[in-house]
Amino acid sequence: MVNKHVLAWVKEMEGLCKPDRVVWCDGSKEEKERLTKEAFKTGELIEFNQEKLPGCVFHRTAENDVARTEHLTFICTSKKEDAGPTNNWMAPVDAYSKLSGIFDGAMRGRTMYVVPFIMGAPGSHFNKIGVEITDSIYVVLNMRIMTNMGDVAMKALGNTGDFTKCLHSKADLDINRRFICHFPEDNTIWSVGSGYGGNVLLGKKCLALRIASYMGRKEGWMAEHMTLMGIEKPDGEIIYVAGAFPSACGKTNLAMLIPPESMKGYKIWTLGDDIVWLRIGKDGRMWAINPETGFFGVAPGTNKKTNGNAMRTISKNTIFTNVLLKEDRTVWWEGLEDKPEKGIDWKGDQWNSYSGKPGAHPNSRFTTPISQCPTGSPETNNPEGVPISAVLFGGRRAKLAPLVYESFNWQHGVFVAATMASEPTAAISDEVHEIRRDPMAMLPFIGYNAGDYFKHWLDMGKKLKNPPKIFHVNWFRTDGEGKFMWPGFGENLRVLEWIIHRADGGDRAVKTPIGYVPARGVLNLDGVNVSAGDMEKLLSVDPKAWIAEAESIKGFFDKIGGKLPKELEDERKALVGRLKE
Ligand code: SAT
Ligand code: MN
Repeated sequence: MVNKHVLAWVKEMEGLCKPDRVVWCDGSKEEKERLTKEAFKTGELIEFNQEKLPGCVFHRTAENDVARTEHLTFICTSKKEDAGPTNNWMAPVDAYSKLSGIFDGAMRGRTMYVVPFIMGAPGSHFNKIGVEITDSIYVVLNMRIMTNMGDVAMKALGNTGDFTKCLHSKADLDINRRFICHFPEDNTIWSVGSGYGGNVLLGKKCLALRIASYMGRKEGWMAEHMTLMGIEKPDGEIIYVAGAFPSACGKTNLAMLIPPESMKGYKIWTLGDDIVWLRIGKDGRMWAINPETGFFGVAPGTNKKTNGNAMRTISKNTIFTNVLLKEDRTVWWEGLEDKPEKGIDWKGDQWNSYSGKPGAHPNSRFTTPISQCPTGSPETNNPEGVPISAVLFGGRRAKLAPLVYESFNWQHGVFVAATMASEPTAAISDEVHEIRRDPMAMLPFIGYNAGDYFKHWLDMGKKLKNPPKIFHVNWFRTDGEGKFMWPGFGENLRVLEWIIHRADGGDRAVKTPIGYVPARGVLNLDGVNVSAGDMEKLLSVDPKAWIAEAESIKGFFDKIGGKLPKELEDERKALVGRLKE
């Protein structure tokens, strides 16, 4: 007995896309094995050495289809103003008509898969349900790792029509006919012409961030681009922390952090590395879940030293995308141990280590179940989520921003988060060092007007009796020679230790014009090699540079325009006032 709302919609999309056959996915193991075998036959997937990498498969995307395409991503609301200044906009009628032309007959000769899925744990009041239609087995198998997929979702949906309609077709993978369109007013997503992760795993950025942020504003909750972790202190208490960082700034590494030798007694519990949904609990605190069940992480740079937990997580049942295939049919990417002499690169060409060409694409990825993570938290599937004590915001900033500072209160924290900035990551460009404002690390994911989004953040703060404290961190400060002054990775726990101490009402801080920083000498630096001079620089605030920053923020606020909440401009002026004192 299939839900009649789903059935009617699937029929309609079948009429549009004209597949040869329709397959309803149940999420079973047999289904996974059947689809995997089929994909081996067509070359959509390649099998790895099953002795060394059990259950692991490999996929190559088209060469022009290796990352999210923000310029082809649209928010389609009836009024342009509702999409706001940070989004591309198309009128819904125009978008439907344009994309219908591309979807029309796009699945001829192909199978159309119907993939029901839950974002969130079954039975949780945080949940949202989606149904993705796709012509890609790669998408089905990724969705199977990233979400609770199949019969479990149909059961959760019951007889209601309360699901996000997600339509995807690779079509002809022509970049000129590639569009990722969101229709928040219709709870619908249409994605065509791509086969890359963030563009096609529609539960992820499209539903769980863009559509969910729009829903959250209406329903009084928030969808954010955050990592989620528990920090167990030596006394056994676990403090939960969420952290927003732009893509490829170390969210996955932070969530799986391994404490340094000298900080025995601490333990990190991993709940998520990319998306967090936040609701206000009955106790007036903020409660969080990670709506995903897998990690879609950046491969390059991941190794035993930078992220030993990720390496163990991906040792089986993992889908690798755009990596290098070694001669023994295992996997390699830049930054991984045991660099091979030759192999087949991410494009499918012969590669050798002297060629100077990358073996794996800089944005190559692994898709892997959270349940395999050695530090996976037992709370991951708790339908109530976990209570959040601190929220971290951070980008890559070679200069200016100290290692860590704490906002004065919620409103000031929203200002800090709304004005955060980051240098483009290596995956985008090596040369450009210009910073880009990336409010809450959500610039490409706010599904509505950014001014309204800031207002929603302020409003949520008013409703929280016990709001989490808001911090800004910057692991990426460099010295005069361009060398990182802070060692990062596991050593970041030293900063987290101060953060949870502050979140618990502790002292050990000094006030500066931009917020509280750790008092000199209180960060635990036992067993780490940072000079006193560097430490001083890492915690210092340069008023002249910050006044210039406040000027640059003014320019950003002007771009947000009339919907910018007055409170944020007030905060900017107050900052300038404190700096001039
Ligand atoms: O490229 S994805 O959107 O799938 C992942 C990311 O950027 O976080
Ligand atoms: Mn992300």
